Amino acid sequence: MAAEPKKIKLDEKHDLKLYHEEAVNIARKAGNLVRNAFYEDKSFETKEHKTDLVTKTDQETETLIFNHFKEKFPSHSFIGEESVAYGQKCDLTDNPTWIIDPIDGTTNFIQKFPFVAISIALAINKELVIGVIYNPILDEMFSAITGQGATCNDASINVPNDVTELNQALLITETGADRNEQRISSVLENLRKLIMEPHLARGVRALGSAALNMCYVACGRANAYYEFGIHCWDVAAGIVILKEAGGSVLGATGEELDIMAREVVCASSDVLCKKICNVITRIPHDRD
Ligand code: LIP
Repeated sequence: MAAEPKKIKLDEKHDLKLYHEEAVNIARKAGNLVRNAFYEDKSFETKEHKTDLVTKTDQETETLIFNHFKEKFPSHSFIGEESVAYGQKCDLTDNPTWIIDPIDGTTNFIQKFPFVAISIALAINKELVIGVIYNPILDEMFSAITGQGATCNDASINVPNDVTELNQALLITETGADRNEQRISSVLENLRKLIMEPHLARGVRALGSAALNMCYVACGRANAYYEFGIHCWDVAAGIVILKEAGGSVLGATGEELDIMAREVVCASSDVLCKKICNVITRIPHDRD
């Protein structure tokens, strides 16, 4: 069931339907770029960590999306994964801000593993109001406008409402690109607690795209996803889609999620989400 319409004070000048339409249009165009390059062998560079990869298609896709929004909405601001990697400030202000991951799942993209997505969110007054996540390889378009429900390829999606126990839940999590020994010990310790008795999660997957992980929880293919070390562009669009599908998104200790805090815990129900928060231990990261 869709979340209660959120009471966001929006200026009348903000036409969410138009913003959403433009986000879907450019996600499809960006999808063509990503799909055309998908089956080619690709060269890549590394970013902050040795397993944090980037290709020229990531950069081209981000430029395509930025240019589209700059032309349509010149007064809006932008946060994009690749621009931040190349030195731009990751600054979320009250101004309408498009938060973009041009290819979420770059390692998958390089490997030709068909779990990649273009992720586009819009925040106004720091509130997320639009989420669009497109997997161009499987041709699945997930999207939501706050207060108006979530869809996949135009069909309404809702979380299942009967999964409240970890032993009923298919979990998704990821190791992340930072392989610092102490950090990875904590990642594995969290996982160990969730999959062992008494919690005994039904199964664990690591699919390599935070954005799609959240969409899969939103449509019931999985029941929960958590990760430490993600960035705002990995989760911004997914937050809108998952909440609109009736799911729950929290910070690691069960508080309201701060999208700059580099962590996310989400689930198909609030009860399950809080149970996960009670089991895992926060792994601290520098803020975005
Ligand atoms: C990736 C995430 C993934 C996470 C990786 C990385 P990218 O995004 O979606 O869940 O584990 O560390 O951040 O870099 O492919 O856009």
